[in-house]
Amino acid sequence: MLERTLVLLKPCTMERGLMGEIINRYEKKGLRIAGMKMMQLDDAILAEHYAHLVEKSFFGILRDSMKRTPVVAICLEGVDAISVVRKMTGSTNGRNADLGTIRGDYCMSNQQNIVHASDSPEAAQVELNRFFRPEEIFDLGDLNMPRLYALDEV
Ligand code: IDP
Ligand code: MG
Repeated sequence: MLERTLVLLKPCTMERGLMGEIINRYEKKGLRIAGMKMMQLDDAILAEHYAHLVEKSFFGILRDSMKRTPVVAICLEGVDAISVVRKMTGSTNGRNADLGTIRGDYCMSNQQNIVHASDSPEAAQVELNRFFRPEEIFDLGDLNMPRLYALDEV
């Protein structure tokens, strides 16, 4: 099924000059970019986005690290995009993440781990609504679809 998912390029990615390189990986994979913008996050949106972690001892450090620079919010689109993007992301701790994944290839940290990616269809819908207004996500029509997929895949 054609899906949309949310990726955030975290401040560590901007600081290390890796934004283009990470975006390039999604493009080369064949995911379509249906929305993209820079945003300065604040405490309110981070408390919502990381609601499952607010009680953790590291939450304050995580929240502050997500405010150091703007983030880049990206809406990626493709068949099974949510699971494909999670697979490309790799496990949370960059030291354990498989080589070939973004976290496995670009970071050494459990927290400064390059990207956020939605982890389920439910999360993708909520998170896209959190970071994008409807008019900021574009209908790309059949752009590149005949080259990315066989006729019976979409
Ligand atoms: P995920 O990003 O792989 O989905 P989550 O458990 O949803 O992982 O955690 C969200 C983010 O919170 C992680 O990407 C990471 O930046 C941070 N985080 C998660 N667990 C830890 C931890 O044990 N120590 C420090 N930071 C953590
Ligand atoms: Mg998560």
